[in-house]
Amino acid sequence: MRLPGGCASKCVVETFSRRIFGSYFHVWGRRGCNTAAFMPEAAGFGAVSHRAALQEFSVSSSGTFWAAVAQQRLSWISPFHTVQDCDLSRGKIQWFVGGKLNVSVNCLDRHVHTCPERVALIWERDEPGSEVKVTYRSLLEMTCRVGNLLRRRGVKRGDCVTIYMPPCPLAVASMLACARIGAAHNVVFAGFSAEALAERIRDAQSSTIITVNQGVRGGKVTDCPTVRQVFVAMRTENPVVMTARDVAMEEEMLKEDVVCEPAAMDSEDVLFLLYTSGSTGKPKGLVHTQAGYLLYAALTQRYVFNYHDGDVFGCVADIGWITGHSYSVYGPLANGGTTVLFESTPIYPDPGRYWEMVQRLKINQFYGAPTAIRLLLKYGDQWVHKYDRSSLKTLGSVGEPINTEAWEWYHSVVGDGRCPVVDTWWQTETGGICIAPRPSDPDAEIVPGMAMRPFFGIKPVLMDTEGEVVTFNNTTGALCIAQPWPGMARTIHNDHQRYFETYCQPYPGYFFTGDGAYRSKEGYYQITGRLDDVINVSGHRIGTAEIEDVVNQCSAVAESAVIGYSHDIKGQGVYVFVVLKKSVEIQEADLSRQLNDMVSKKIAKYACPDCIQFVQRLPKTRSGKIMRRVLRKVVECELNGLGDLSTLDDPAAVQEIIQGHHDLLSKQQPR
Ligand code: 6R9
Repeated sequence: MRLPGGCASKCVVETFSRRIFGSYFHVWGRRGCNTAAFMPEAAGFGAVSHRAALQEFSVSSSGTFWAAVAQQRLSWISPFHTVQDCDLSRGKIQWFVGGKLNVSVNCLDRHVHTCPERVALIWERDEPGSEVKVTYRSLLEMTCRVGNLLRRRGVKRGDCVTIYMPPCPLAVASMLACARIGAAHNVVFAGFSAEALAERIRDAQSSTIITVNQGVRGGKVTDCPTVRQVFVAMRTENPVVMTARDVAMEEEMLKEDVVCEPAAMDSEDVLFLLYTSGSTGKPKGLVHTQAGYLLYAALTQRYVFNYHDGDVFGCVADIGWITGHSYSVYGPLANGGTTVLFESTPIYPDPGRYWEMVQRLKINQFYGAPTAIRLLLKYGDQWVHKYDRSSLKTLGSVGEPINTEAWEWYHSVVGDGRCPVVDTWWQTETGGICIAPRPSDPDAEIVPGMAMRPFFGIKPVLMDTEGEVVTFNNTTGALCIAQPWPGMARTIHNDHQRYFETYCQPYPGYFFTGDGAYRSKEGYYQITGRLDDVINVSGHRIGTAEIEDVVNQCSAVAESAVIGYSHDIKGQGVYVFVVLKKSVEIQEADLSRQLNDMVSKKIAKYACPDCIQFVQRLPKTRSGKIMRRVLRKVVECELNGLGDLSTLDDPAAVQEIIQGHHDLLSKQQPR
């Protein structure tokens, strides 16, 4: 196994069990901290005496580490024979090869055997105080009914089912039902527009859709020739027009048995696709597989948040994002935990919603996004103080950088200065958290706004502009991960070449994250932001090219350029430069409205422009490439940092844009 370059590594299961139990009682860490009590598998790892040493071991002996954890924490139908068979330089990733398991059995059946009446899900519905609790027993029954229904209606192993639902128990049961019968799921965020949904259904070649009656249907999947049937669940009592291919879901579920034979899946069979934005116009369907993904989600949920049996885990992300997949559904359920499904918003009915919920549900770990924290901070401390938050033990942040002010407020006001705040860095591609302040020694320092420490099995590296690994500290670089880990996405659906080119080719032998990072003199990591044309609006990824594609479809528009700019609530806002076609006569305000409608209709509301500037021309290189760097500098008002303009085709274009931006600022502050 060659580790540093992350190259070819093949590691066959060792005589692990002999080693693990041999030294169980000999592993004591600093200050009397028992590493084996912290992680029982560590007993088999030899002289691993404290938590930092455990992290080092997990990287230097990743085969041994992951074999032990996989054997211990997953229920296998048949064991794997090879821990990993990976070659990052070729984009080949396989974990736990030869093993067979069923993800829904791991998330449900095994907990039903030990604690059937434990609450698996708390559905925090939009209407406050109307939560619904679902036990492991009833979630298994619901899952089996959906599994049987899908099977009866012809869904087979290997098919892909698209789920277009807000967070609710039936959405989770649908995901797990797919896993049970060996179908892949493709959850599409319910805030995506009909066209965005249609594009994802087509790309995934889904013939079966599961959705809810209200707000999200009504002929919305009409231009999807692959669609054969749509299961419609009733979120509200409002009737919808059902067509011949629509199936009333709850009615049909009642006809099904509550026992459903789980399929024996290979570790590397597909568990789900999840679409995310890249730097080109077309969203990519990242593919996650069964065993490695589940194990990684479970282990990170347990250790980053210090989750223990009996805790209530409150991740408020929507299930349509990877955070909802890993930390509302798979991680907590694999650990037999109690997890909250949050259907509402942070300010409904008022800005005390989160903390009222924390008090009512006695949430122990709260996991949310910086954009919401920044918003709530503005409403003032009284909304937090009003509620009892003594149940809270750990606070988490995800999706975008958390600025120091928001971090401090989260820590001191929400957490009363008692709870560690974990800023967790990861991506749809990584499957689970890769860098976070915990796990580490309980009293290890946490630096505000820094993700800090790599998780078990993660070896981050920074690359310089020459593509070389930077070995010193107190420096920035392109963030890569030097060796494979079980949670990583295996491919892009139907486009392995794009996977290879995006993640593996830029730095051969390494996984390229697309983010930049700073490594402090102590060796802690801080994410500085994307290095590509992806922007992050309220924690949601969107490619600038995706928005440009839509804007350019407007008949009055000749061309456009979209950039992200700092926005004090959303993190980044969307700024659009538009060049109109000659001879177009239209009021700018009308056109702005039209463009907003188009983006909202073709992508989603969150992608709508915050600011539109009409210009005569865009700054371009002589070869015709738009110089976004210049546009970004103008919008951030860093006119001294415009950089080298020598390759510009027409320098006057920049002056005009500066002037236009200035005029716009004096007219309207970009929201
Ligand atoms: C989990 C998730 C991934 C991108 C990622 C990065 C940004 C996520 C962050 C963070 C700074 C953090 N990001 N967590 N930036 N600090 N703690 O958000 O997945 O939707 O795929 O977005 O989000 O830029 O590359 P995803």
